[in-house]
Amino acid sequence: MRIEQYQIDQHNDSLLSRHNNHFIFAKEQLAEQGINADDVVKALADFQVAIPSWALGTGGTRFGRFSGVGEPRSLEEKIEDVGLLHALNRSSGSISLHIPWDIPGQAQSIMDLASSVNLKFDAVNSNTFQDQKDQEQSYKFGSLSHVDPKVRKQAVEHNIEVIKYGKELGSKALSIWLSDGSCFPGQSNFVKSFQNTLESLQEIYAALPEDWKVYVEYKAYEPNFYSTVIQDWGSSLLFCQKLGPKADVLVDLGHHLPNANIEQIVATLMMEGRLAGFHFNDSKYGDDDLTVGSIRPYMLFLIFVELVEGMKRAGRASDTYAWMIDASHNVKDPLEDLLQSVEAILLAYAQSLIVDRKKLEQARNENDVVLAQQILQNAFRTDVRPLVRESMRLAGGALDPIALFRNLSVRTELMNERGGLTVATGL
Ligand code: RM4
Ligand code: MN
Ligand code: MN
Repeated sequence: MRIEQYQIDQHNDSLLSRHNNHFIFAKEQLAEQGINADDVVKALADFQVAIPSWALGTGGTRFGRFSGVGEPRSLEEKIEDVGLLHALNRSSGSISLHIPWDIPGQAQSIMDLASSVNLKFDAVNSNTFQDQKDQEQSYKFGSLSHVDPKVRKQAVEHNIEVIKYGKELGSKALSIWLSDGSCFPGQSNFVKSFQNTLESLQEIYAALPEDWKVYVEYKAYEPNFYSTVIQDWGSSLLFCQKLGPKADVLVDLGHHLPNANIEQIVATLMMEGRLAGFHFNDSKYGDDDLTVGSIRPYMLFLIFVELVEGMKRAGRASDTYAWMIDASHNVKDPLEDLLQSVEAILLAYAQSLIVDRKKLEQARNENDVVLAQQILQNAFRTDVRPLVRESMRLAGGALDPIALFRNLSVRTELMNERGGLTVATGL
């Protein structure tokens, strides 16, 4: 299924006069503070969020999985789904593949299909946290860190193969998330695990093409519950520093211990120039992979305050970082959920762009704690929804993507094309 431009235009026409009123009001409000709303709208249009191929089907939990209908059955159908999202919001212009869940058979035709719906290929992800059929060595006790060199070799070769697939599609980065660790005290030697992992990563690093990066993602726990080899941003940074300039730290919002100050982690990584980008999601307890902004929108905003600050300081544009959603759902339509997530990201970005940074710095220098808090909360409490809508509209997207998704009965259409009992590959 494809969404045609005239369908989007018709939808926008029906909402335009109301939207214009809201936008003009927001613009005037911001002008009073010396902020040009059009600059914010422009920055929003440049902010693209990659969609992971594994978020397009129902995720399930370890207790069960309640399939949706019309889920994508192949890589082609996953590209079709992300194409639909991008047509609606113009902010999801790339897809991130997970190998071997998404092995591109014919690279050229996959690339043609993607470009026909204006998509690029984001980072490719390797998978050494599951055993695959016909695999010689098992990852039950680890992969890149394994005590047995044969297992490490297999895991290294897998990552190099993933780079090969990514190269064919025009990806520019390999994302590594390692589940390696231990479930019980005594099970593994921390230092040897680290060293084995470093050596394995060095081999993968050596296979990176000139213009590629490797993103090293950390996670505090799960599936291992006593120790994880790359457990936090410090370990990840240490690996990256030892590997070299092509390795950067990837922050997944759900991968911290409770109450971690993620915005401070972001500030530190950006200060060191080692932030690769983000896996956005939200959580209440652990790696819950909930819709972005659904639980802790203020934290998301505070993270964006640091991101914007860090980008300015480094003189780097937003498209030089890897922004991706990493979520997977059980109870929502995955496409509606992704539309909500992208919108939440753009809202937080817009709010952080309207923070009065000069005044904030002055308040900090004068130890005016009350004013500093007020400056941030003023921005957070400003309704920036009209700005996000305006940026989508100007780019050719819908003023209300979820409403249009529903009005066009996209899910029913997909079910008619694909059937009711489809199961997306991957998670
Ligand atoms: C992990 C991690 C990785 C993702 C897998 C599916 O928890 O977030 O980024 O590739 O899940
Ligand atoms: Mn992740
Ligand atoms: Mn995760």
